[in-house]
Amino acid sequence: MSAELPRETDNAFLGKSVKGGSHEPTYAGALSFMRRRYSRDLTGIDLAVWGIPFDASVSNRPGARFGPQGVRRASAIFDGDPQYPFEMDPFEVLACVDYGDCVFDYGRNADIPGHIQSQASDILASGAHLFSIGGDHFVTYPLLKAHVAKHGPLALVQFDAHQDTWNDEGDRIDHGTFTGRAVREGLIDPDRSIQIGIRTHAPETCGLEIIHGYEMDELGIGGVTDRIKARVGNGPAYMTFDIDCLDPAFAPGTGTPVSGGLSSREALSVLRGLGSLNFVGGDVVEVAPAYDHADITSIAGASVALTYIGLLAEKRKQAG
Ligand SMILES: [Mn+2]
Repeated sequence: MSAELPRETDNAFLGKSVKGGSHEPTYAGALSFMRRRYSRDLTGIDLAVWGIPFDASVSNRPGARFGPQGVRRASAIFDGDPQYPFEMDPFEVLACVDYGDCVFDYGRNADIPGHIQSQASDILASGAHLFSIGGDHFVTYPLLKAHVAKHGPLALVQFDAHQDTWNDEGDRIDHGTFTGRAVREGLIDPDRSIQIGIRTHAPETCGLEIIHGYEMDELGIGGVTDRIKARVGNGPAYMTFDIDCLDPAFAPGTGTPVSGGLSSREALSVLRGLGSLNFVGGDVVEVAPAYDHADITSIAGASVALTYIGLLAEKRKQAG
């Protein structure tokens, strides 16, 4: 006689709770971010994870529209365990759902920023914290608008190989311009904002502080986190993580890779050190699985998301 098997599979659809792990096999079952329940009911929800499968604004390789799928698939590795290095399952303290993906018509590009912003605003109106999975880096611009409408101007903590401050005329849909536009429109306060991992030149900094890729070794992890914390202070902040902040060795699956970047260990350690900041929202963008190998980049993207969520969970636990 065979032993009775637990039937706790497909938590993404059948899960009875928005807390806890699902404990289903990594290699099987319906995928969602960290096996969270898919839901658009945000009653009592602390955190919504949301995909934005948009990549029509890239300057080189397209493919980040598959980023949400890639990160969801990779995240299945981690579900159900205490998450390193936090020594706890964040979903024991945070009620979290996968809100699915942003809805838009790919054939009407000019309408897409408005759709991203308004759907993000709907999520934020529920009181839930929003973490978004891109998509190319343009998506951070409408995401910032939605968060700023709720919180006022924000500090930006931007992990990136590129400054994304290229000129635009105010209406371009371009993944290389969101930071400059956010400064010009007063969405972010450049004096409290900082970019980490930069290793390309843009015409202007728009007033943001920069930690270049080549400065990482000299500063060390503690030196980098100290500079970020000193810059950002205690006010509300937004974290955006362009996966091309990582060296192509650690994130080959992205649209505009640049050599000389951070290792995944360095980047995760820096992010881990930012728990005292007042993050009100975040995203990970530019994961393009078609150029990936063995899911390296998707796993890195899921790890960034999970580290950010770990910081939220730790804060919640400390608050009691
Ligand atoms: Mn970027």
